[in-house]
Amino acid sequence: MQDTRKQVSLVGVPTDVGAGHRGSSMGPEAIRVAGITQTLEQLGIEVRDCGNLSGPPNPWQPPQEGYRHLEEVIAWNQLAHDALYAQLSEGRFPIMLGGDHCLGVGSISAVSRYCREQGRKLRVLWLDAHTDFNTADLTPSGNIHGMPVACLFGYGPRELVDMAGQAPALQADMLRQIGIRSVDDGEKKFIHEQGIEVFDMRYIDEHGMRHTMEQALHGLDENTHLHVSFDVDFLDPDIAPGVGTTVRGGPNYREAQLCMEMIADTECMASLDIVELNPALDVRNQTAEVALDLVRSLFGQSTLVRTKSTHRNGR
Ligand code: NNH
Ligand code: MN
Ligand code: MN
Ligand code: MN
Repeated sequence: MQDTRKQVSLVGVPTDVGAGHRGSSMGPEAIRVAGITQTLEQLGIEVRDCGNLSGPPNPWQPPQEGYRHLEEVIAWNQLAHDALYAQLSEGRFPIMLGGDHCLGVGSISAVSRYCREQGRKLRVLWLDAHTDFNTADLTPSGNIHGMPVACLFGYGPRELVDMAGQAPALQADMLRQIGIRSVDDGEKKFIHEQGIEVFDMRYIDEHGMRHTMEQALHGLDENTHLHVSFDVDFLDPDIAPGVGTTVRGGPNYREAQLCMEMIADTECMASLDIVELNPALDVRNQTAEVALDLVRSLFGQSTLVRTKSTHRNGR
């Protein structure tokens, strides 16, 4: 697995069809402007920028039968799925630059398909203020960026549910959600019924980020493909104002950094989504820059001064 970590493919998916605000379609460019390629190259990683996918425009229509822009959401997710699956099949590490979080369906269904074919175990970390487990019946907004996890679990429109070639793409034992602090009522009940492990902000406050991540990363081994789905609204709005749905009380800079460093320590991460970054709402690209700092941590740049062995054994 070490080798894949050194060969990253950036795939830009510039759309906001799943969101309630326009602007996350500009996310890929903002992250490039912040310098993602140079940043990764400085860490010794080979970077292939595949450019941006091209799909349907945002028609900006109200929801129909519980879904807003369903046709466009399906089209963008199929494009993302195919592009990410192609990069995975080449043995590369795909980073999806979103785009809104409806794209989690395309991305994670590709990873799920790849892992199934390769006989690898899959673990998904969903870093988000929201659980994104709405359905057409439960959603307060009709925005499909609030529904991707439900789709991956088999609840949603057939085209999204079946994207991995076998449904469901995900099961509860494969998923850990972290940073959660805004869940709709129906969604909360549904999440509990599914048995999904949620490390909400109350848990992080009470137990700390270190213990939270120890729990969330427990049980990984060398055959595990770790996928990180990083919704930038995971972060506290004080450090990340450039998202459509800010929710106060999120991880601060240092908590987020520790979270990412502990993911890097596992050496299991093999694919990543960076989604929901909205440059139209940002201040001088600072949210993109914070996201990039965290990417640096995810790829092993550590604030650690102690040696590795002190770190690992000296609890
Ligand atoms: N739960 C709300 C909805 O479904 C908001 C979802 N918004 C997000 N999710 N940004 O990550 O409409
Ligand atoms: Mn999300
Ligand atoms: Mn969110
Ligand atoms: Mn502990």
